[in-house]
Amino acid sequence: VAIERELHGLDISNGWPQAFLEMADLCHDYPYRAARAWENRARNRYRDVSPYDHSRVHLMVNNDYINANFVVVEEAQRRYILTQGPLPNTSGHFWLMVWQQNSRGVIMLNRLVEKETVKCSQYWPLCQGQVVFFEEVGISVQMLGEEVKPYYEVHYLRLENMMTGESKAVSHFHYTSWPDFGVPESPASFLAFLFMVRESGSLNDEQSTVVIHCSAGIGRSGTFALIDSCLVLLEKRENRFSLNIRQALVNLRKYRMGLIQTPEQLRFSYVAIVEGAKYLMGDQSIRKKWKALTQEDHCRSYSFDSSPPPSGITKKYDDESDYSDLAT
Ligand code: PTR
Ligand code: PTR
Ligand code: PTR
Repeated sequence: VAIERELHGLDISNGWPQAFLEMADLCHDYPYRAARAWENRARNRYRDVSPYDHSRVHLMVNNDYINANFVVVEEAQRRYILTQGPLPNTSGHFWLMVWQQNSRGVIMLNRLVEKETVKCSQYWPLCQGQVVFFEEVGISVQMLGEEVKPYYEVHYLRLENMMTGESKAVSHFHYTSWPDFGVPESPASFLAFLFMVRESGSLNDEQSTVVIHCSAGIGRSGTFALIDSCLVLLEKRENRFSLNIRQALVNLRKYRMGLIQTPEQLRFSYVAIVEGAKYLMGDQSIRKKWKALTQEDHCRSYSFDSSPPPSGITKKYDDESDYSDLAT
C-alpha cells in the first residue's frame, strides 16, 4: 500500500527522473581493474560496462576473467549472477561459468538483434538434438527440447564435460518480448514469466546460482533482480511498509554497476512489485488474468517432466545469417 501510494505520487508529480537521479547519487563506484587489463579488453561487450573486482565471478581457469558479478540480497536469501550477453569469443567462458557455479537456470531478457544491432551471440543450440561444442573449455551443450510461448521460450539443455562425460541439466529461460527500448507494456507477461521461472526452482536452489543476462547485463537484468528480490522481501517481512525499493536498488548496485538504466525501468519495477504482491498476498485469480492478458492459452505448449518433449516442435529462426558464429 505504501509502495502503491509512492508510485501514484511520483506519477502525479512527474517525479521519476528526479527519483532515478537521487537513487544514482546514493551509489558508489568500486574498482574494476581486471576489466581494464589489456588481455581482457576483447572479453567486454561495452567499454563502459565493467564488473567490479570485489564481486566479480572468477572462472576456475588460467585467465579467470568474465564480465559477470555475484549480486547478493542476504535478507531475501537470493544470490544471482548478472552478466553481459555472451560474445562469440566469450560463449565458452559463459558455459564454463554456468558449469562451475552449478547453475540450473539461465535467464535471458534480450533478443539477439535489437534496433538492427547484434546485442548478443547465439550461444546455445538452435534446435532440438543439436549439440554445440565449446572446445576451448571442454564443454558441449545439447538442446533436449523446448517450449515456445508468445512472449517467452524455455530451452531444456544438457551440458556435458567432454573430459569426464559428466553431464548437467540447465534450463534456458528466454523472455523474448522486452521491447528494444524501455520496459514491457504491462507487468502481466513479465510476472507470468517470473513466476514460471520461480516454480522451476532455479532462483532459490541452495547449491547453485542462477545466471541472468541481457545485452550489457545491467538495465533489464537489474530490473529483474530488483523485482524478484523485493517480492521475496515483501513476503518475508512482518512490516511490509518498511520496504524501500530505491534503497534496495542502491544495495544491488554495490555488486554491479548501473543496474536499472532508465526512470521508466524504475517505474516499471514499482508497478510489477505492486501487482506481483497482490498475487502473493492471496489474490490467486490474478494469475488467470495475467494468463489471459498474455494469451498463453492460444499457443502450443506441453508439459515437460523428466522426459524430453516430442519431436517436431522445434522452432525455426527466420534469419540464419545472424548465427554464423555458432560453432558446431
Ligand atoms: N564492442 C566493444 C566496444 O566497442 O565497446 C569492444 C571494446 C571493448 C573495445 C573494450 C574496447 C574496449 O576496451 P577499452 O575501453 O580499454 O578500449
Ligand atoms: N545509452 C543507452 C542507449 O540509449 O542505447 C541506454 C540504454 C540502452 C538503456 C539500452 C536501456 C537499454 O535497454 P534496451 O536495449 O532494452 O532498450
Ligand atoms: N554503452 C552501452 C549503451 O549505453 O548503449 C551500454 C549498455 C547497453 C547499457 C545496453 C545498458 C544496456 O541495456 P541492458 O543492460 O538492458 O542490455
